[in-house]
Amino acid sequence: MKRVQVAIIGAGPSGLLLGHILHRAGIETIILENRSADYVLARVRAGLLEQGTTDLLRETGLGARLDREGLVHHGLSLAFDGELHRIDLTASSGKSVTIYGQTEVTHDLMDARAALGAPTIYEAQNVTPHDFDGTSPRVTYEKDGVTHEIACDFIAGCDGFHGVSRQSVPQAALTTYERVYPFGWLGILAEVPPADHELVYANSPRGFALCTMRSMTRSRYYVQCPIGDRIEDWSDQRFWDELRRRVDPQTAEKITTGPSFEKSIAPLRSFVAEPLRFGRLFLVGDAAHIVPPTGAKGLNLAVSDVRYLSEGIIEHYADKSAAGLDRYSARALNRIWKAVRFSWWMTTMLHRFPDATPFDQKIQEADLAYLVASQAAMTSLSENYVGLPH
Ligand code: FAS
Ligand code: PHB
Repeated sequence: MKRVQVAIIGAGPSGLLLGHILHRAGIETIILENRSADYVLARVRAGLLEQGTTDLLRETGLGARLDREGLVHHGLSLAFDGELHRIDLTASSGKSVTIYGQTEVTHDLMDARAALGAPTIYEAQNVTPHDFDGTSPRVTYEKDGVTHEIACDFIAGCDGFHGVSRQSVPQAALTTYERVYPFGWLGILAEVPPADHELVYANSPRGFALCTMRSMTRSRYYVQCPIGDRIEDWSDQRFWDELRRRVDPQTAEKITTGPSFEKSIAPLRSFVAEPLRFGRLFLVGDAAHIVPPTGAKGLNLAVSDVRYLSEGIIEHYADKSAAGLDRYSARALNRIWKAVRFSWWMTTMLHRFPDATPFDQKIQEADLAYLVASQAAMTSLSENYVGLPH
């Protein structure tokens, strides 16, 4: 039976970054991923990195391409009632955010792991954690019809919302909190210049829209869509027309249209599982929590989980101390819930809810009007958006 110190389930950003940091600390890991590397890279997801995330990537030797290709942003704009209101994130918080797609982060992490010669098993089937409530946890998986078993000291469940790790925990040991939103996000990618040099979040009677980007030649746009909508319901023309109707006229004029080369619909939910530790098994990233992308927190929360868990694991081996691991769940959940709150607040303020009463609508309008007229309110949004301290 092969043995490693830490077995990681999932080769998304959580698993790859955890493996990267632990390997740099001399801790032996293996990552077991049930999809192919191409499949993982083909998923278009997050685009915006908090300063805490880019700082950690640089600290761990992953800053070169990020610094060459990342777009540093110091502000964002809110569009409502036909007006555009800029919020100066850096003036309010002293920090900035960076546009650098999750695909690029994953690419850099994969390349770094390959360079270190650390093992990642792609297309591993039936990955299953065992005996994590004891002192000899192990993970089994099948590859090319052969069943393998890995003995380890710890298992990191980095396998996302639908992964096996959280499902392997006895339900009685788990408490979950969830809110499912009555709409989704339809997102497209197009090789056209972005409408603005910063992000524009729009609240309109027709629904939410977001103008973002991957570079100055590649744009990413989202519109809120009904839960039951399918991609085939949305031609490019319908998407561009709807997007223009939802943003302010000034932004609408600056939108360059073109054929989309990626189109996807994501459901929106807030979800948190507690606690995040079950003996020698730890939940990390989307395996532990999901946020609506309105606050651009999903990937960034995964990064702070990884920072906390890696510190605990390194302390276990280097200082023979269990303190960091004992504290992982409470420490991570403290930051998770603040990001879940912010993501819920941004989603509630910017989307049209089918069941909203006229009173609800007036409160939403007052929320927006107060926000853009109050430096204190804009500072609060800014410090959450750029990322609360790790
Ligand atoms: P991931 O889900 O990325 O990775 C988990 C990995 O585990 C996957 O590669 C999966 O194949 C693998 N896996 C699953 N089950 C397994 C099993 N049984 N055995 C082995 N491997 C298994 N965040 C933002 O900040 N902004 C956004 O705009 C944004 N948009 C999103 C759009 C969509 C459609 C989704 C689903 C998420 C989006 N997110 C966004 C959130 C997203 O970026 C996540 O926060 C981020 O991918 C979290 O990374 P991981 O925790 O690594 O989980
Ligand atoms: C993105 O660029 O994909 C993005 C940016 C900010 C968000 C959500 C998505 O809030």
